This record gives sequence, C-alpha cells and structure tokens, in this order.
Amino acid sequence: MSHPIYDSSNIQILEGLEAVKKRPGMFIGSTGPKGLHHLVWEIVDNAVDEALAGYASEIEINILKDNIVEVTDDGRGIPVDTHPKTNLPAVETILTTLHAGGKFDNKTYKVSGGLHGVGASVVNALSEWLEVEIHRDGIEYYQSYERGVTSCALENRGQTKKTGTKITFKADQEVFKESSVYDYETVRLRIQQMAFLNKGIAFNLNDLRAEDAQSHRFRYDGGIKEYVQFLNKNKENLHEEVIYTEGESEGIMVEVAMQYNNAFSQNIFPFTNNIHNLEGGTHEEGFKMTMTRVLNNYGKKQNIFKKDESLLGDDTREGLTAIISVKHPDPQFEGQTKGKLGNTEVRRIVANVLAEGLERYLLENPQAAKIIIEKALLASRARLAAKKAREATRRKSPLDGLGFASKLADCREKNPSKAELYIVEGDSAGGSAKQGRDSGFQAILPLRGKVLNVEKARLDKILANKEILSMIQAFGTGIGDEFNADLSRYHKIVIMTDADVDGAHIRTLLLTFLFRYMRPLIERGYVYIAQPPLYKLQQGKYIDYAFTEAEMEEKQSKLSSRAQIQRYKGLGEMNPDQLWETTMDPTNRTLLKVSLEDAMEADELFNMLMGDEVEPRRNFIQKNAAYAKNLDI
Ligand code: 28G
Repeated sequence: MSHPIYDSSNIQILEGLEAVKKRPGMFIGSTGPKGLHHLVWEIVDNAVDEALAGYASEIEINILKDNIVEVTDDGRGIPVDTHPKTNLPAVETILTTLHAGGKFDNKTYKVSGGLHGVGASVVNALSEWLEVEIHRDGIEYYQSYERGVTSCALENRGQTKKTGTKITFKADQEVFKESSVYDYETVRLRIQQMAFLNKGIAFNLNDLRAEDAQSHRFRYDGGIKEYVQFLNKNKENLHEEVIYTEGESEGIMVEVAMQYNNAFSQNIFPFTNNIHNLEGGTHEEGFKMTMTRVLNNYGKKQNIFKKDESLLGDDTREGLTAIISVKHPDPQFEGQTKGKLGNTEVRRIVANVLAEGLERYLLENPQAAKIIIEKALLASRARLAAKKAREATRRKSPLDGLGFASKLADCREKNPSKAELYIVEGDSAGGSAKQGRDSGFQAILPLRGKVLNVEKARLDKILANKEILSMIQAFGTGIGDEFNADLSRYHKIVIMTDADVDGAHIRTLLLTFLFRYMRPLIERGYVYIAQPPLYKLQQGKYIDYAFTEAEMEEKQSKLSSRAQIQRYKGLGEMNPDQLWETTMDPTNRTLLKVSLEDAMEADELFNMLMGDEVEPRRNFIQKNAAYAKNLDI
C-alpha cells in the first residue's frame, strides 16, 4: 500500500468504494450480464471522450483469456500530476474516487455516458484487479489496483515515444456471480454502434479467448449517415442520398440523418451522448414537429397538395429511417425506464438545425422532394381510407364484424382481472390447449401460420390479416386511434409458442405487433410468455420435466437408473394433461412477464442493431431459440 496513513481524502476514497461494492446495481444497473458489459462500455466511453476531444483516433478493445478486458487509446494519456485535494496523482484520483471522471473543473465535460459515465473508478471497484499504463510527455507510467484499492504507487517505467492510455481489468467474480463471460456478439454490436455514432474514430475489436481469434474493425467517416445506409441496406430507398444535417447551439451538438424507403414502418432512433433513448424525448419531439411543419410548407408552396390536403405527423414518417444524435453536457432523463430525454431546450435546437438542413435539401433536390411529399400524401390518403373502412365495419353487427369465424375458445369468466387468454401457435397445439385448459378462466386463441410482419405493412393491410384481426377482436381493445387498453377482456395475455426457431420467430412478430400497436398492454403488465418444458424424463411411473438442457442433465443425474428422455419438438407433442400440468396450471407453471424494457429491447435489437440484414437476424433467432428464458430476442 502506497499510502499507509489515512487522511480525510483517503477515507473519502474508501467510503466511495464501499458504496459501489455495497450497491453495484446503483452504478452499473445490475450485476448480471448487462452490468458486466457495462464495465466495458464505461472504459470505452472514456476513450471515446478523448477521441471526441480531438486527441485520439484509434481505440482497441481486446477480450483476453480468462475474460480479461484490455482497452487502449492513442490520446494524451491520463494526467499524472499530483492533484491538490487528494495529494495523489491525477490518474490515481480518477481511478479511486467516485465521480472524478472528468468533472474536475466545469470547463470540460464527459460527452459519452448516461447509465455509463459513472467513472472508471466504478469499474476499478468492481474489478478483481485493474492496471493502467500511461504514455505521456515521453514517459511510460504504470499503476495497479485490487478491488479498487491501490496496490502500488504510480511507477515511472522509463521513456516512451507513444502517447495514450491502456486499461486492463478483470471483473470481480464475487460481484458478477451469475457470469463473468463476455458475449462477443453483444460487444461487437455496441462497438459498431459507437463507430456509427462517432464518425472517424477507428475501433479495433479482438476476441482472443479461443484458439481461433475473432476480430472486427469499424470506422465510419460518414458517421450516422452510414448508420442510416446500414439500416436501409436491403430496402428499396426512395432517394439515393441520405439526408444529413448538423449544427451546434448552446454547447449542444445535433446531428440528424434520414432516408425514406418504400416500407411502411417508421424507424426513428434518438440518441443522447451515444445512448439510444428507447422512450424518445425532446430531441425526437423537435424532429417530428419539424418534419411535419417543413414538409407541409414545402407541399403547399409547390402546389403538390390537392385542396384541403395536409399531412399529419405520422404521414411524414411512413417508411422513414432516421437517426437523431445529440451530444449534451448535462442531459436529464425521465420516463418509466429513465430512457427519455427531458431537457426542454433540445426540442428547439433540434428543430432549428433540422429545419435549416431539410429546407435546403428539398430546394436543392426537387426530384427527391417530390417523391417524399408524394409518399407522405399516399400515407395520408391511406389513413383517411382506412378510417372510412373502419367506420363502415363498426356500423355492421358486431358478430359478423370480422367477416370470418374467429377460432377463439372463450372462457366463462368475464372479469378481465381473472381471465386469461392463451395465444397458441398452430391448430394441433391449439387443440391440446383447448382440451387441457380450465375453461372457467382460460381462453384459447389458436393462430395459424405466420403472423404478418408488421414492420413491412401499413395499418390498413395489418387490419386485413386474419390472425391479427382475431387477436384484436379477442382482446376487445380496438386498434389505431380507437385503441383502449381499459377494454382489454383479459389481464393476462399469454403467448405460447414452440421452443424452436419458428416459435421464436412468431413470438418476436407478436411482440413487435404488441409493442408497436398496443404498447399500453405491455406497460400494464398484461403480456406474458408461456414456458413449455423442453424435456420429459420418465422412469417407470415417475415423470418430471426440464426447461433447459442443463436442468435435464441435473435431474437425470439424480435418478438412480437411466430415465427415458423425450425432447419435445413442439407443443403439439404434449398431450392436453401434460400441457396443463407443465405450462398452464397456475399452481405449477412459470409465466414470464414481458416488461416494456424487454419489448423495447427486442424491437431495438431487431430494428436498429441488426439493421435490415436477413442473415444476422436469422442467426440470432436460431442462437436464442433454445433460451426461451432470454426475452431479449
Ligand atoms: C484506455 C482506456 C480508456 C483517457 C484521458 C486524457 C485526459 C484525461 C483521460 O483527463 C482529467 C479533466 C480536465 C484536466 C485531459 C489528458 C487533459 C489533458 C487528459 C481513457 C484533467 C481527465 N491531458 N484519456 N482523462 N482531466 N482515456 N481510455 O480513459 O482537466 S481518460
């Protein structure tokens, strides 16, 4: 120990460390896999900050054997001069005191961050050990720490020609009990996203844990412009060039990139300091407001509208892929998951930056402008037509409202808080569920074939899909402008699909539909995923079930002689009694409640991180199909 005498600043250090170790979740969200990966994001964020300040251009991230992580930048190197308050080298202060991350003075601020940005000291406190190597002013320095406590004084290791910082750490297994294994795909996706969001910075990622090392290099000089291209890669785009604009005001930097395609869904992704704001916020509001205003003005001025015609916000966003990236020195977050940007000045600043850029684009590209306005007009006309059609159906008798017989087998219970609806994949599983259920309070809706991918269809087409119509009718909530969660006839809507790739796909499509069109049902906690077992173990009269391979092996090893093992390929293979006992009986089943966060993350992973590439999506579903438990598909 380099400082055996504890003065007041040392005591402060120890208190800070204790706080982090006592409640790691408060600082990194959780001590599960997500929290573990946060350690990496935190260190990478600091390197990105140094690059954004204009001093670093290359960042290397290596995952070494034993899940040791090494991050290197070619910046100025963390300062080493003695800090007047702590009497310690600046680097030691940064790594051992809470919130010393870059807020030493108010002249500089961290740009990256959000949940992260908590400072490298948090990573240090939650690491079994951490080492820092600094190349600065011609000298190489080194220091190491154990669980956040300094283990040797800052060492001068002689001369160097380079500059920069290298931090190497091993996450504390006593903290990350669940797992301290990094998932390469997760790291790759996030690093690629960081590369898109911070143009010009090069990221080198290497996974050196296995014999056959994997690596990726990302550098996008076009930044979010290239991000939009990536997202729209397999789409038919309505104009070739991505519309891009940037500006700065009141210390807030704004960048917007967007492009229309011929699909119907809107994919608008707002970011603050490199963090995706799943719940939107003032930047998204400023964006939407301006899109509506500028396109309406342009359409009117150019006489493209028929009389009385105008665009609603939604019309201007049909088929639009957009990234809004804001860098703010003091972001405030609100909302259910603290994922919504609240700073009110941002609305105006985004609006100003976008209006200027978009108006200029429209004037300079009249052909593209015309195509965009016409696409929005088409959306507006379809919206009015769909409204008329809905009004017409509403006047019909409610019984033949659908124009076909729904396969819903309803329950007798009419009190929504006691009634459950199982949405079951396939007629045969639907049959088993109908026989096995308790018809007192459990309703069954079998779905045939694939549910329509709502990403690729407009509301009027979605409403022509029988499977979706039967769901809407069963729920009783209505849809679109008329949606009302209070009318839901069931407070448990359970998605029950096979534990295979197709099942995972159908589940994803259903979740996407519910997330995009019936979000309040998820917010209220009405949506669940059933967990059918994957295995049946039988030994004479003894029957047991297992939900994972590991559980099956464990149960098998506890039996004296070898049990017969059956792997269920689908729900249809279970007889009604088995289905009831394992998956539907409230006293025995495990239902997974779908949280808004789960649904948002599913949507995010699919639509933003994966882009529109078919292969990675398919691989991803395949890889995750086995883990029905993992909702974050
Ligand atoms: C490799 C993994 C992660 C970093 C720097 C560079 C400076 C710095 C970092 O300073 C304290 C606050 C403002 C001066 C700043 C170097 C100014 C001059 C830096 C990193 C003291 C933090 N020279 N590079 N921190 N500042 N890279 N990479 O963490 O007043 S952190």
